[in-house]
Amino acid sequence: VAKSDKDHDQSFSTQTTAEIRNNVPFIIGVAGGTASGKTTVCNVIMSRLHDRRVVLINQDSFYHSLNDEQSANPQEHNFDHPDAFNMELLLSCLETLKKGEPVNIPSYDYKINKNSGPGRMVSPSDVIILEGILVLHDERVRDLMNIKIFVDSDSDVRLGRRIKRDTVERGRNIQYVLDQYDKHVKPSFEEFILPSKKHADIIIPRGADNDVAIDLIVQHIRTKLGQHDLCKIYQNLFVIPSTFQI
Ligand code: UZR
Ligand code: MG
Repeated sequence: VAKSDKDHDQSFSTQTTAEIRNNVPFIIGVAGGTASGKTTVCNVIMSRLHDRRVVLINQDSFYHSLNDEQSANPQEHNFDHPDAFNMELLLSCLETLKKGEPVNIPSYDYKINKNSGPGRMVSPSDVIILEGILVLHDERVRDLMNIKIFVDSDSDVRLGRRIKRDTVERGRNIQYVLDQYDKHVKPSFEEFILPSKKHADIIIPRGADNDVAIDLIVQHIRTKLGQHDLCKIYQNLFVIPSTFQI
Protein backbone atom coordinates (compact mmCIF):
# COMPACT_ATOMS: atom_id res chain seq x y z
CA VAL A 1 0.00 0.00 0.00
CA ALA A 2 1.47 3.31 -1.03
CA LYS A 3 1.79 5.78 1.81
CA SER A 4 0.18 9.17 1.49
CA ASP A 5 2.40 12.20 0.80
CA LYS A 6 1.78 13.35 4.34
CA ASP A 7 3.01 10.07 5.88
CA HIS A 8 5.91 10.12 3.51
CA ASP A 9 6.93 13.63 4.62
CA GLN A 10 6.70 12.65 8.26
CA SER A 11 8.77 9.52 7.91
CA PHE A 12 11.52 11.48 6.13
CA SER A 13 11.67 14.59 8.22
CA THR A 14 15.46 14.32 8.33
CA GLN A 15 15.72 14.41 4.55
CA THR A 16 15.05 17.75 2.89
CA THR A 17 12.85 18.19 -0.17
CA ALA A 18 15.97 19.31 -2.05
CA GLU A 19 17.76 16.04 -1.40
CA ILE A 20 14.69 14.11 -2.57
CA ARG A 21 14.64 16.33 -5.70
CA ASN A 22 18.33 15.55 -6.28
CA ASN A 23 19.12 19.21 -6.16
CA VAL A 24 21.76 19.97 -3.53
CA PRO A 25 24.35 22.43 -4.88
CA PHE A 26 28.09 22.00 -4.42
CA ILE A 27 29.48 25.22 -2.89
CA ILE A 28 33.02 26.51 -3.49
CA GLY A 29 34.26 29.51 -1.47
CA VAL A 30 37.02 31.72 -2.93
CA ALA A 31 38.54 34.32 -0.58
CA GLY A 32 41.67 36.51 -0.68
CA GLY A 33 42.82 40.10 -0.38
CA THR A 34 41.69 42.86 -2.68
CA ALA A 35 42.92 42.48 -6.28
CA SER A 36 44.50 39.10 -5.48
CA GLY A 37 42.98 37.53 -8.60
CA LYS A 38 39.87 35.96 -7.05
CA THR A 39 37.56 36.89 -9.92
CA THR A 40 40.01 35.63 -12.55
CA VAL A 41 40.53 32.33 -10.67
CA CYS A 42 36.73 31.92 -10.44
CA ASN A 43 36.30 32.64 -14.15
CA VAL A 44 38.94 30.06 -15.06
CA ILE A 45 37.35 27.43 -12.77
CA MET A 46 33.93 28.22 -14.29
CA SER A 47 35.16 27.87 -17.85
CA ARG A 48 36.89 24.58 -17.02
CA LEU A 49 33.68 23.17 -15.48
CA HIS A 50 31.79 24.02 -18.66
CA ASP A 51 29.78 20.78 -18.62
CA ARG A 52 28.18 21.79 -15.31
CA ARG A 53 25.77 24.53 -14.41
CA VAL A 54 27.97 26.95 -12.47
CA VAL A 55 26.78 30.17 -10.87
CA LEU A 56 29.08 32.85 -9.45
CA ILE A 57 27.90 34.83 -6.45
CA ASN A 58 29.93 37.80 -5.25
CA GLN A 59 30.03 38.78 -1.59
CA ASP A 60 30.02 42.43 -2.74
CA SER A 61 26.33 41.98 -3.63
CA PHE A 62 25.70 41.80 0.11
CA TYR A 63 27.27 45.15 1.10
CA HIS A 64 25.03 47.19 3.43
CA SER A 65 23.83 50.38 1.72
CA LEU A 66 25.42 53.52 3.13
CA ASN A 67 22.97 55.93 4.80
CA ASP A 68 22.93 59.63 3.84
CA GLU A 69 25.41 60.62 6.54
CA GLN A 70 27.86 57.85 5.52
CA SER A 71 27.37 58.64 1.82
CA ALA A 72 28.56 62.20 2.41
CA ASN A 73 31.98 60.82 3.43
CA PRO A 74 32.42 57.38 1.83
CA GLN A 75 36.20 57.52 2.37
CA GLU A 76 35.52 57.24 6.13
CA HIS A 77 33.64 53.98 5.69
CA ASN A 78 35.52 50.70 6.07
CA PHE A 79 34.30 48.48 3.20
CA ASP A 80 36.86 45.86 4.18
CA HIS A 81 35.42 45.20 7.64
CA PRO A 82 33.15 42.16 8.19
CA ASP A 83 30.39 44.49 9.50
CA ALA A 84 30.22 46.20 6.09
CA PHE A 85 28.39 43.12 4.77
CA ASN A 86 24.91 41.79 5.50
CA MET A 87 26.18 38.34 6.46
CA GLU A 88 22.77 37.25 7.78
CA LEU A 89 21.28 37.77 4.32
CA LEU A 90 24.22 36.02 2.63
CA LEU A 91 23.83 33.08 5.01
CA SER A 92 20.09 32.80 4.45
CA CYS A 93 20.54 32.96 0.64
CA LEU A 94 23.08 30.12 0.78
CA GLU A 95 20.87 28.08 3.09
CA THR A 96 17.93 28.52 0.70
CA LEU A 97 20.07 27.41 -2.27
CA LYS A 98 21.34 24.46 -0.25
CA LYS A 99 17.68 23.52 0.31
CA GLY A 100 17.35 23.42 -3.47
CA GLU A 101 15.25 26.56 -3.77
CA PRO A 102 15.87 29.62 -5.97
CA VAL A 103 16.86 32.87 -4.34
CA ASN A 104 17.12 36.57 -5.16
CA ILE A 105 20.70 37.91 -4.94
CA PRO A 106 20.73 41.68 -4.31
CA SER A 107 22.73 43.96 -6.55
CA TYR A 108 25.11 46.63 -5.27
CA ASP A 109 26.17 49.82 -7.03
CA TYR A 110 29.76 50.91 -6.27
CA LYS A 111 29.09 54.41 -7.60
CA ILE A 112 26.38 55.25 -5.07
CA ASN A 113 27.48 52.66 -2.42
CA LYS A 114 23.93 51.36 -2.22
CA ASN A 115 21.74 48.43 -3.10
CA SER A 116 20.28 49.01 -6.52
CA GLY A 117 17.78 47.38 -8.82
CA PRO A 118 15.78 44.24 -8.27
CA GLY A 119 18.79 41.88 -7.99
CA ARG A 120 18.97 38.59 -9.87
CA MET A 121 17.31 35.24 -9.40
CA VAL A 122 19.74 32.37 -8.90
CA SER A 123 18.57 28.78 -9.12
CA PRO A 124 20.16 25.94 -7.15
CA SER A 125 22.73 25.07 -9.79
CA ASP A 126 25.11 22.11 -9.70
CA VAL A 127 27.97 24.32 -8.56
CA ILE A 128 27.88 27.65 -6.74
CA ILE A 129 31.08 29.67 -6.45
CA LEU A 130 30.99 32.28 -3.69
CA GLU A 131 33.71 34.88 -4.13
CA GLY A 132 34.77 37.74 -1.87
CA ILE A 133 37.41 39.17 0.45
CA LEU A 134 35.73 37.80 3.58
CA VAL A 135 33.82 34.69 2.52
CA LEU A 136 35.95 32.52 4.82
CA HIS A 137 35.49 34.81 7.83
CA ASP A 138 32.09 33.61 9.12
CA GLU A 139 32.05 30.07 10.47
CA ARG A 140 28.38 29.53 9.55
CA VAL A 141 29.11 30.43 5.90
CA ARG A 142 32.26 28.27 5.89
CA ASP A 143 30.25 25.32 7.15
CA LEU A 144 28.06 25.44 4.04
CA MET A 145 31.06 25.19 1.69
CA ASN A 146 32.27 21.95 0.13
CA ILE A 147 35.67 23.42 -0.80
CA LYS A 148 37.36 26.51 0.64
CA ILE A 149 40.03 28.30 -1.44
CA PHE A 150 42.28 31.27 -0.54
CA VAL A 151 43.97 33.21 -3.34
CA ASP A 152 47.30 34.45 -2.02
CA SER A 153 49.11 37.18 -3.99
CA ASP A 154 51.85 39.54 -2.77
CA SER A 155 50.63 42.79 -1.24
CA ASP A 156 52.64 45.01 -3.60
CA VAL A 157 51.20 43.21 -6.61
CA ARG A 158 47.71 43.61 -5.17
CA LEU A 159 48.17 47.31 -4.44
CA GLY A 160 49.45 47.90 -7.98
CA ARG A 161 46.43 46.18 -9.46
CA ARG A 162 44.08 47.96 -7.09
CA ILE A 163 45.42 51.40 -8.09
CA LYS A 164 45.03 50.52 -11.75
CA ARG A 165 41.52 49.15 -11.33
CA ASP A 166 40.18 51.95 -9.12
CA THR A 167 41.58 54.74 -11.28
CA VAL A 168 40.72 53.22 -14.66
CA GLU A 169 37.46 51.39 -13.91
CA ARG A 170 36.09 53.30 -10.95
CA GLY A 171 37.19 56.84 -11.79
CA ARG A 172 39.03 57.45 -8.47
CA ASN A 173 42.21 59.48 -8.10
CA ILE A 174 45.45 57.89 -6.91
CA GLN A 175 45.59 59.86 -3.65
CA TYR A 176 42.10 58.67 -2.71
CA VAL A 177 43.01 55.05 -3.48
CA LEU A 178 46.25 55.19 -1.44
CA ASP A 179 44.56 56.89 1.54
CA GLN A 180 41.80 54.29 1.57
CA TYR A 181 44.38 51.51 1.29
CA ASP A 182 46.37 52.83 4.29
CA LYS A 183 43.37 53.59 6.42
CA HIS A 184 41.07 50.62 5.82
CA VAL A 185 42.14 48.09 3.17
CA LYS A 186 45.54 47.11 4.61
CA PRO A 187 44.56 47.06 8.33
CA SER A 188 41.44 44.99 7.64
CA PHE A 189 43.41 42.63 5.44
CA GLU A 190 45.79 41.99 8.33
CA GLU A 191 43.09 41.77 10.98
CA PHE A 192 40.36 39.77 9.22
CA ILE A 193 41.23 38.51 5.73
CA LEU A 194 44.72 37.06 6.24
CA PRO A 195 43.71 35.16 9.43
CA SER A 196 40.83 33.55 7.47
CA LYS A 197 43.47 31.82 5.29
CA LYS A 198 43.88 29.15 7.95
CA HIS A 199 40.37 27.92 7.21
CA ALA A 200 41.16 27.27 3.54
CA ASP A 201 41.49 23.73 2.19
CA ILE A 202 43.64 25.02 -0.67
CA ILE A 203 45.85 28.12 -0.93
CA ILE A 204 46.78 29.38 -4.41
CA PRO A 205 50.03 31.38 -4.47
CA ARG A 206 50.30 33.98 -7.30
CA GLY A 207 46.57 33.83 -8.04
CA ALA A 208 45.42 33.26 -11.58
CA ASP A 209 49.02 32.98 -12.87
CA ASN A 210 49.28 29.64 -11.11
CA ASP A 211 48.13 27.22 -13.82
CA VAL A 212 49.33 24.14 -11.94
CA ALA A 213 47.33 24.98 -8.81
CA ILE A 214 44.22 25.76 -10.85
CA ASP A 215 44.60 22.49 -12.78
CA LEU A 216 44.84 20.53 -9.54
CA ILE A 217 41.87 22.35 -8.06
CA VAL A 218 39.68 21.70 -11.10
CA GLN A 219 40.65 18.01 -11.03
CA HIS A 220 39.87 17.86 -7.33
CA ILE A 221 36.50 19.57 -7.81
CA ARG A 222 35.65 17.08 -10.57
CA THR A 223 36.47 14.14 -8.27
CA LYS A 224 34.43 15.65 -5.44
CA LEU A 225 31.54 16.41 -7.80
CA GLY A 226 31.58 12.77 -8.86
CA GLN A 227 31.28 11.70 -5.22
CA HIS A 228 28.61 14.37 -4.69
CA ASP A 229 26.61 12.95 -7.63
CA LEU A 230 26.95 9.43 -6.21
CA CYS A 231 25.63 10.62 -2.84
CA LYS A 232 22.65 12.15 -4.59
CA ILE A 233 21.99 8.89 -6.47
CA TYR A 234 22.19 6.87 -3.22
CA GLN A 235 19.80 9.29 -1.53
CA ASN A 236 17.31 8.72 -4.34
CA LEU A 237 17.69 4.94 -4.16
CA PHE A 238 17.01 5.19 -0.46
CA VAL A 239 13.80 7.13 -1.02
CA ILE A 240 12.20 4.89 -3.67
CA PRO A 241 11.60 1.65 -1.71
CA SER A 242 10.61 3.56 1.40
CA THR A 243 7.63 5.21 -0.28
CA PHE A 244 5.81 1.86 -0.08
CA GLN A 245 4.63 -0.01 2.94
CA ILE A 246 3.70 -3.71 2.94
P1 UZR B 1 37.82 43.04 -4.59
N1 UZR B 1 34.76 48.60 -2.39
C1 UZR B 1 34.75 49.88 -2.86
O1 UZR B 1 35.79 50.41 -3.27
N2 UZR B 1 33.55 50.57 -2.89
C2 UZR B 1 32.39 50.01 -2.46
O2 UZR B 1 31.33 50.65 -2.53
C3 UZR B 1 32.43 48.70 -1.96
C4 UZR B 1 33.64 48.03 -1.95
C5 UZR B 1 36.04 47.88 -2.35
C6 UZR B 1 36.39 47.53 -0.94
C7 UZR B 1 37.23 46.27 -1.02
N3 UZR B 1 37.06 48.58 -0.40
O3 UZR B 1 38.58 46.52 -0.72
C8 UZR B 1 37.09 45.84 -2.45
N4 UZR B 1 37.26 49.66 -0.21
O4 UZR B 1 36.01 46.62 -3.00
C9 UZR B 1 36.82 44.37 -2.54
N5 UZR B 1 37.77 50.62 0.20
O5 UZR B 1 36.68 43.97 -3.88
O6 UZR B 1 37.90 41.79 -3.81
O7 UZR B 1 37.30 42.79 -6.01
O8 UZR B 1 39.09 43.80 -4.54
MG1 MG C 1 37.20 40.85 -8.03
